Amino acid sequence: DSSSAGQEDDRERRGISERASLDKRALRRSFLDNLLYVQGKFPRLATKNDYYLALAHTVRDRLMQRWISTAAAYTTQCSRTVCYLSAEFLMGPHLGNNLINLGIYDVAAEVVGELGLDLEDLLYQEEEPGLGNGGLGRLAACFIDSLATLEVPALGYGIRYEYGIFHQTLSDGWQVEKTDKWLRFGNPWELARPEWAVEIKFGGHTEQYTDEHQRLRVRWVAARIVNGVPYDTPILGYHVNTANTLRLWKAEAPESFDFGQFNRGDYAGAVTQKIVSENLSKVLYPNDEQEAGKELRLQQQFFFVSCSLQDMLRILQIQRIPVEKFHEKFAVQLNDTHPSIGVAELMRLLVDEQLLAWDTAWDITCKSFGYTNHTLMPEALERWSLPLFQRVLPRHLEIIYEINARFLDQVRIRFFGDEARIARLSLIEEQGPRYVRMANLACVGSHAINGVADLHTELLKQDVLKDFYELCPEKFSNKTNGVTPRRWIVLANPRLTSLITETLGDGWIRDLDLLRGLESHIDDAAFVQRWQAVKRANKADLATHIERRLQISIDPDSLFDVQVKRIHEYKRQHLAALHIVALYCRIKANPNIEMVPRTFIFGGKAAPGYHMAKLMIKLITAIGDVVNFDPDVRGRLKVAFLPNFSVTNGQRIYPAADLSEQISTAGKEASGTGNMKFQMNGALTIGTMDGANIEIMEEVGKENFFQFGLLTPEVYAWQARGYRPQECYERSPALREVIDLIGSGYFARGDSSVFKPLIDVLLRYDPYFLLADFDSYVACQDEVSAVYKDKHRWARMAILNSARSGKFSSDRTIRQYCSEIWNVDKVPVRLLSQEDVEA
Ligand code: BZD
Repeated sequence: DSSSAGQEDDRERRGISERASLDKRALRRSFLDNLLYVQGKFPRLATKNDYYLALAHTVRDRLMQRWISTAAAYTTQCSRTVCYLSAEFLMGPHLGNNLINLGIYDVAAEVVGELGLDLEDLLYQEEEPGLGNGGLGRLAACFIDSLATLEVPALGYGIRYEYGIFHQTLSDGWQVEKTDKWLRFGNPWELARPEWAVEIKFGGHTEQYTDEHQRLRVRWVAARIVNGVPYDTPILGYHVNTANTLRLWKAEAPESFDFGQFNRGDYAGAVTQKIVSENLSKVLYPNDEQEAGKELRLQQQFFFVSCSLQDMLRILQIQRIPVEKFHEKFAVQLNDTHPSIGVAELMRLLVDEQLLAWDTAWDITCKSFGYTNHTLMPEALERWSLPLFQRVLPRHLEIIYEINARFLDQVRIRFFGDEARIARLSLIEEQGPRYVRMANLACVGSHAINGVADLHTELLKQDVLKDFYELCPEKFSNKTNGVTPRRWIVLANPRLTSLITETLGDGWIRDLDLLRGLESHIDDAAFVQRWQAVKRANKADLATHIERRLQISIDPDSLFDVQVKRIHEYKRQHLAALHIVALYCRIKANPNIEMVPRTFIFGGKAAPGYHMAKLMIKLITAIGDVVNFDPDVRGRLKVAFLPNFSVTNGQRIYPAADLSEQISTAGKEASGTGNMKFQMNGALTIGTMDGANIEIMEEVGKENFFQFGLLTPEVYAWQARGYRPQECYERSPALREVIDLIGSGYFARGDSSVFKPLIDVLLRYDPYFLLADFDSYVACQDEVSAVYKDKHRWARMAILNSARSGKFSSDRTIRQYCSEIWNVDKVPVRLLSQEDVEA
């Protein structure tokens, strides 16, 4: 009956609250203990960083039991495991995420609050591990979060760069790079595992010999050996016991000194050797989408891939699984071609070291690897000049020749006499200087090849990887990207999280499709009002942050128009800049013109050697320096370039955006993932029909999306016809005025030379069709402003965007990889007790 049920409820509630207060007391105790025993500080002398580290250790202690339990479950069950090979993992700060996933964020906030501290303050003490450039590295981070949350056995393998992506500052509007010494104050989240170090060979030559069975074999006599030492970080799933491992490799010299050299008196030479070895994992290359062909980069790639594959063989051995079953135990995913040398390295390990027959080894290799492509930009496709490759990896070159010979034999039979096709499919580029083509190696050595959005996969099939598609169409599939709602909603946007959870319960955090439930609240005035209040408060927070950082005042009621991403001509930040100048020209022509006030917020890093990208940053800041202070503007336009866009800064920015700028030239952006973070947080998108924008529009409906610009086939047609940007310039008076104003030096104190290179490219070549899309973009932005005037309509559209963002959870993406490529199942983890662990 109801009264006893009520009593039970009551008891249960009391039980929960007792447990909670116990949790809280225990948390407080270990926090203060860690301050004393780990940091060696009394509260009175402790710095904020001491408190951060004490809290980090408190959380880490709570991760350990789950980590051990997970390892035990995987070992006893010999479960099939995903190995995600990625040169980049752009994790972002760990503390907040771990508090969320452990379910103790609020309690931790209370504990530190009672000690007179602010949890957010402590969270900001953490130096984020910026071990990635952008989307590709961040995708790897979202994927390992989802794998753990879905309780799938997985290892992330990568490089423990000592210096991550550079820290960006601005000086007179120009980007200046500072080194990222993220390990300066130590890293409480990792554990070194020197007992599992492996040896990595470089250079030298190969020799043939006959083994005891009179079989001809090859041995690689290396010129140099480097040690790889694994550093493990636990990756906890959301509200589960699963804690997977991110295993990053650090390069070390095998001996601290070369004693031969040392005894010969060449002390400096011996130390130099050590430095050369350790340089391998010293620094992340900051170039995205531009292949530089640097020797150290190839060495880095081989280093972490060989470390990881050897580690997998070690795991097979301790689990007593025969090496012939490598592919049954491991699903190895190549995050772009950066780890694709793994195809040749696994062949070498299996054939030269494990002594398997070539055909057996090849079968295992192809069944193990999957390859994800992330780009359509031809200049981003990795190739290594043959002499360089030969110098660094002589044995692998032989293996690649053998793979190629066998592969091309098959192609010749299928496509008799089609020499052009054979030349295109070859792993070696032969016209002009010779190169090893890494995408071809990845395609040949994998059983599955995927793109990261519908359009991207279609373009791979029709264009970039057409020949491989025609050869093996069954290998190809699409896996549209996603992002983790734990970091990008729950952690980044606590106000929205509370509103959604109060409305729908908290199931949406693990099943983002449940956000659809918000649609039925669209006519609930109170709900809409709360929604607006959340956005307003997030905007006020960001405004305060910008005012502090940039000394410009920001109106939280203005439309926050945001573009944050790496700076690239194809991403067209300069198209947004042209639009700002167009609005400015309207004001100058008619100072009393009515205009929806806008704050343009930009953020993003330029590759240090990419001059045009650096000039794009300078253009934006220069426009800001004029527009922000021109009295005629009367605060209607503000332009803020936030330096050092990062995961940490992203967490402040996405929740405060009204408008998400996704304006790449159609057919250029593989997917985009920032677009999804904005959508989840209730921003509307202005975008081209590119990458995942198309799928976002499909989900939210045309009427809730601001679409503009040429479509991919139109871009191709213009290219084929011969595009003359000058004609667009002559046809559009608004465009002419904007280009002429920038060209005149108006935004450079009259110096017309500053932006000349940028303007010249636009008028002469405009390879990314800014001028072709300009009028369409400006018209679409006018529509945005018109809609924004109707605050209620805007809010409804924003709610629908959030409500329909379920598809873009990385949980959905990972489920598809698991069932369609990896063939792995979840392995729930039972928490071991203290006694279990000790037994
Ligand atoms: O990968 C990006 C694409 O440009 C995005 O469209 C896509 O959404 C994401 C995730 O799939 N690519 C990168 O971020 N690439 C790099 O960062 C990179 C890094 C090193 C070398 C080459 C490219």
